[in-house]
Amino acid sequence: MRIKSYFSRTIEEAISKARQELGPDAMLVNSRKAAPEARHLGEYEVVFGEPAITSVPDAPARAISEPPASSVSGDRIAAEVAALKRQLESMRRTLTKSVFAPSQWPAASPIVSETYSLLTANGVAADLAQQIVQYAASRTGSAGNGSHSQSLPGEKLWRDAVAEEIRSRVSVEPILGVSPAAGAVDNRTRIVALIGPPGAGKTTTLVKLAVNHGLASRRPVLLLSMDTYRVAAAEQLRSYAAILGVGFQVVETLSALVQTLEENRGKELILIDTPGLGFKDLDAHTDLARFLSTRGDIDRHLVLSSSMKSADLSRVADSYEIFRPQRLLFTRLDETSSLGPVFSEAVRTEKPLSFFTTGQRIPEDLEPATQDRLMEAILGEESEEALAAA
Ligand SMILES: Nc1nc2c(ncn2[C@@H]2O[C@H](COP(=O)(O)OP(=O)(O)O)[C@@H](O)[C@H]2O)c(=O)[nH]1
Ligand SMILES: [Mg+2]
Repeated sequence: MRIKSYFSRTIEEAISKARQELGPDAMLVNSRKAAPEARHLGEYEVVFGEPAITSVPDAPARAISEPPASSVSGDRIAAEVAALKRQLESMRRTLTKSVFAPSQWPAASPIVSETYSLLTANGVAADLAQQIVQYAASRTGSAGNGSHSQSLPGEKLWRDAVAEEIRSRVSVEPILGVSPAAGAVDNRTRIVALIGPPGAGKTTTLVKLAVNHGLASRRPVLLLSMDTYRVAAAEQLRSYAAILGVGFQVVETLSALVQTLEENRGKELILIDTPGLGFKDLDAHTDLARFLSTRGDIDRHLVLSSSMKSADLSRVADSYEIFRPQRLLFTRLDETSSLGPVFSEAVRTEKPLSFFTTGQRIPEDLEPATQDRLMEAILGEESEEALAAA
C-alpha cells in the first residue's frame, strides 16, 4: 500500500482532494490537525492508503465484514499495521524536511529541520524560521548535497550559527528618550510617550519606568496623562504619582501638551501616558498621532502584549504606525513561554525592542530588553534536547 497525505483548510476538502486523485478505493488511514511545522500546507491533514494495483479490489470491504479467522491472517494484519506505522513515521520526517527544503535543497540534515521545527513551534514566522536555518546552514555547510548529507555540523557550531542569525535580525535599545542630536528640547530633558491598545500595560509600565529610570537615579520626573478618554484613567496615574512623590499633570489638549512640555524644559524625565485606542477610536485621534509622530524630541514606544497572537500583533502594530513609534515595548512576558511572535514582529517592523515587563508588580517587573532573553524563549533549553536528538 502506498501512503499519501493531503492538507487542506477542512477535513472534508482534504478528503475530496484525495478521492479525486486516488479514486474511490483509497482508504482513509488517519485524519488530524496538521502538525505545527506543516500547518502552512493546510489546517488539517488526512492520510490515505492507496491499494497496490495487484491487490484484490474489494479486499478492504471483506476485511471489515469478515474478521480474520486464523492467527495467520492476524499476524499478517499486525505486520501490515507495523509497516504502515513505519511508513507514517518516515512520512512525518519527510514532511518536516520538505516544509523548508524545496527542490533546490533536497537533503537538509536533520539538525536543520529540527531547529526549523523548534523555531516555528515557538511562534517564529515560518518564512523567518526558514531564512534563519538556511543562512545558518550555509554558514556551517550543513545544507547537505543530495546523497551526501552526512556533513553534520558540530552541535555547538550549529547552535552558535543559529543564535548569530537570530541576533543579527533584531536590535535592542533599552533606553528612554531620543539623543540630543535628534532634536531633543535640551541635553537633559528626555520625553517618552507610551502608546498602544487598551490594556496593553501602558500606565503600569510608565510607573515602573518612572521608578527604575527616574527616581532610582535621582532624576526629576514628571508624569503626564493624556488619557482623558476613559473615566478615572488619569486618576490611576495621579495616585501613583502621589505615592512616588513625583510631578503629575493631566493634559487634555495638544496645545496644553505643547505648553506643559515647554514649561518643563529641564525636567530630566517626562513620561506621557496616552489613551488606549481601539481600531475604531484611532481614526478620531489622528491629531494626537500626527502631533506625536512629528515631534522629533518625543521617544515613542509602542506597548504590546507578548501573549498576543502573531497576526493580531501585526494588525495592531500596523494600525499604530500612524504614531510612527521608534521602539517596541513588550508586556506580559510572564504569560507566555514562547517569544517567537515578539521576535517576528520586531523583525517585520524593523524596530528595536526597548523593555520587557514580566508581571504586575510595580516597580519590580520591568527589565531591559535583551537578545539573550529573546533567544532563551525562542531556542530555549529544549533546543539542546532537540538538537541532540537530531
Ligand atoms: N501579568 C501581567 N500583567 C500586566 C503586565 N503589565 C501590565 N499588566 C496588567 O495589565 C492590566 C492593564 O494594565 P494598564 O497599565 O492599566 O494598561 P493600559 O490600559 O495600557 O494603561 C493591569 O491589571 C496590569 O497590572 C505584565 O507584564 N504582566
Ligand atoms: Mg492606561
